[in-house]
Amino acid sequence: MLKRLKQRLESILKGVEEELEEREAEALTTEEKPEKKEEEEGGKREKAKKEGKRIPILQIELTESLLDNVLWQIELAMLENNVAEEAASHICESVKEKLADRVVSRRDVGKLVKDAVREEIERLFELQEICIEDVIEKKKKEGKPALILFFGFNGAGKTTTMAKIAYMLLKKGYSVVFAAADTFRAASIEQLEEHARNLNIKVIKHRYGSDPAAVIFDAMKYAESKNIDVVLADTAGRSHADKNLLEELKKIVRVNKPDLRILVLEAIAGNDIIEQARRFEEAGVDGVILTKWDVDEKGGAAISAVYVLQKPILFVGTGQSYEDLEHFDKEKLLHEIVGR
Ligand SMILES: Nc1nc2c(ncn2[C@@H]2O[C@H](COP(=O)(O)OP(=O)(O)OP(=O)(O)O)[C@@H](O)[C@H]2O)c(=O)[nH]1
Ligand SMILES: [Mg+2]
Repeated sequence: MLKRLKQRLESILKGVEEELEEREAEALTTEEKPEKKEEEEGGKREKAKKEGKRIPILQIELTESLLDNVLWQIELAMLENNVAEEAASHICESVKEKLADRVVSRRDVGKLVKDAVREEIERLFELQEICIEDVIEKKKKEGKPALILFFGFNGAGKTTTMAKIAYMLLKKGYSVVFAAADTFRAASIEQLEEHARNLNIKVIKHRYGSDPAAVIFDAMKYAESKNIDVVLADTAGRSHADKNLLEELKKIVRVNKPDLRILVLEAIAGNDIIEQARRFEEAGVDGVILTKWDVDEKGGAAISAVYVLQKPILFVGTGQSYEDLEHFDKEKLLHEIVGR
């Protein structure tokens, strides 16, 4: 997935190391009586070796211009790999702050920069995890169904993802009902009904154009009366410029008080993910599902999403069938970006 970013990072850092090595060699040859100095250095090193001491190597200062040069290349590599500009620049700025003015061994520069990039990305992913089953179990103890709301940009994959979650929950032995709260887009209810038929799940629906909060309210009543564990509510796709639909979403959250608010984002959204996440955050987001992870061989969207929302990614969608949903593995992602 993120192998490309990892490879880019490695080649950037290798380039910087080689450049520093060349500069060091140049500096040595332009010094006075270099042969003598080298002889002396060599003599000292030999002696140190014999005595079992560490051999000193040249130190360099991580100046602003040196760091700017390498971090600019890293920022570009991140942008090329779908990390949104704001997130990439935040990571590189933090790395710069951390490393600026340090005097280090020339041979450690690559590793230091790599470790600092890793730490900064890792820090973004230090978030309270969410487990859907825990949320459901908690409500079950109260004798109530859990309400999970799915929302996001037009075509992000909300309905498909919700069906995948239903499939997963059914396999775990939970009972599920769908609320067809996308009353806006033509054929949305039929699309959901098709998933419901495949999965043998009941759909609670009203007419197109009706109030989605009322649909969810009815679905919750139904679930409560039938002892159903979970209501999964599909909602209409919204664009971030769509003020009315965003207000409608906020109303759903206010009225229906979902136990879990899941923002569905496309991994291929690139820079736009920042804007989407910020707008939908107005309704409140508990967790994220990133879809089309299979289409995006870059994966930077995960970094952008957690950077803006500071909420965990629960799953990634990896295809169009019901099984194509994987738990998001941040360790795997970090390993793929910067290795250990
Ligand atoms: N490759 C791939 N395709 C996906 C994934 N998730 C969803 N899709 C596809 O994306 C398209 C849109 O999916 P929907 O579930 O209808 O998206 P939506 O957000 O409900 O769309 P609207 O309700 O119109 O806003 C469909 O063709 C899905 O099959 C995924 O993880 N990988
Ligand atoms: Mg939909």
